[in-house]
Amino acid sequence: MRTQVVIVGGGPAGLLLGRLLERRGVESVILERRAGEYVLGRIRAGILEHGTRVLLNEAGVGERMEADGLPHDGVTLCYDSLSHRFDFVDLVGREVMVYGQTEVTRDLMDARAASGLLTIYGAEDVALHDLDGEKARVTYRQDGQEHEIVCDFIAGCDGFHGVCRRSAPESAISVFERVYPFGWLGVLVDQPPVAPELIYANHSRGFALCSMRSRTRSRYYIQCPAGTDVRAWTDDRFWDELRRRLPPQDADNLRTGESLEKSIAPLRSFVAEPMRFGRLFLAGDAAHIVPPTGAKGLNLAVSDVAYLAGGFDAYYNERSSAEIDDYSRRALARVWKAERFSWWMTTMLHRFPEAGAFDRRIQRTEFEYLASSRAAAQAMCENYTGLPM
Ligand code: RFL
Ligand code: PHB
Repeated sequence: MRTQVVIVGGGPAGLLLGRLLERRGVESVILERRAGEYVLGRIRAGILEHGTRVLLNEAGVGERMEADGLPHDGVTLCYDSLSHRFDFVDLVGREVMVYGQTEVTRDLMDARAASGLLTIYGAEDVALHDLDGEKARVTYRQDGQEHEIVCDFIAGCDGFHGVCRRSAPESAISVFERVYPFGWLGVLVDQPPVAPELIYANHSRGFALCSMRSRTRSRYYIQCPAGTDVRAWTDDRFWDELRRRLPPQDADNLRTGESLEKSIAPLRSFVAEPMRFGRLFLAGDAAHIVPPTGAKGLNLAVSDVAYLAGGFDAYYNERSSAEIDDYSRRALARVWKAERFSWWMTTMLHRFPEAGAFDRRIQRTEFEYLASSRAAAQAMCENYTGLPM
């Protein structure tokens, strides 16, 4: 088989890239290791930046998001007994959209199927060849059969544990990483959210986050030590711990129930540079990871593929390589700003085991400054709702 761009990974980055290329008349084949249902079963991001919403609409996949998503024009941060609401609309004139990654993925899968474009699910042992050649090749196995695709370019959209980043020569890649000494234990439940907007709380027992997927489905997280076993956390234990970390009035309003999903995500900051090796371009979690505190991971995957699709458009439709040659620099400039913001939010809102009295005073002062300075609040909201793409 031959195509213009092979996209490895059928998560949000790969599917959106496929959609943006389709709109520009560029051919693609997506290779996904898992089954489609498995990809849809992963409960991940919940918050779309303003620019992500605009881009999904431009790509013609925003109809259900506009109908079912919940626009939020503010967020509340708490530190011990202090609490402050930040009004995005007043401070920076835009909002965010609450619409789950599962739904974004489903909308993109449906659009691709409706266009009759090829996604190969269950693609095993994907391997990349000739990244420096005239043409690149991708081999894989499906149902015991070996296959090969010859292409101009490969888009590595296969997430943090994928094969693409590891296919670049080790000497060509620089890695920047911070691993945090805690993770997030998350629960999904069919109960109305405790409050109409998100609440991020830094409590002496650890961080807690109240989020949602709809008016009847809630998503809650609590900080837990790295290495925690999810089996040690019954639903009752989770609800008791969450209640203790929330402001009293919210704790009283919490509606609990049987968890639909419960999992632990480790927290990590990670960047691999550059994001291009010959004919291979990395995008999304394949190139970088942010801790979820700033809600930036999915949004960064979206800005990467927006830049990449623009580059392929110029290459095929205007015969110009200038944009793909500038892809890594341009994407990394935005990635590092989101890394900074996610690290800062994580540092301000979590309890670090090694922190002493001085560190905690600084953390509290950071919160008090944010709650009392319009300029500081604007900087936070500018980042949270999304820097320009
Ligand atoms: P994905 O979603 O990991 O998709 C990669 C796909 O590649 C496939 N794959 C392979 N396919 C073929 N061959 C191989 N060798 C392959 N290896 C892997 C995988 O099966 C998969 O389908 O990466 P992508 O597309 O870059 O998307 C990134 C986002 O998923 C991620 O950044 C976000 O979920 C992060 N994130 C959040 N981001 C936000 O913008 N807002 C949020 O509110 C938010 N909350 C979160 C989050 C991530 C979380 N976890 C669990 C890590 C909350 C959590 C708890
Ligand atoms: C979520 O709803 O899953 C979510 C929301 C905000 C975050 C992270 C995750 O910062």
